[in-house]
Amino acid sequence: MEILNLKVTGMHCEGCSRALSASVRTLAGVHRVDAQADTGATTVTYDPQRARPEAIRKQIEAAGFEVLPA
Ligand SMILES: [Cu+2]
Repeated sequence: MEILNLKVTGMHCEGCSRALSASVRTLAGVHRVDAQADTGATTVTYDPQRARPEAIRKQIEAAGFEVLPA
């Protein structure tokens, strides 16, 4: 399992962080998503054989949030 740490803007409340998590969890190979609405800190645990960081970033942006450059 690999861990991807991201900083995400656009989350305003628990509903936003839940929506982000639910969206990212639809990707094959994503095992766990922890998104903090207050800080934007988002941790994604994924199987590198099945999911790619670039796809995870794209999915977050498709859900209406912005991933800040590392
Ligand atoms: Cu919200």
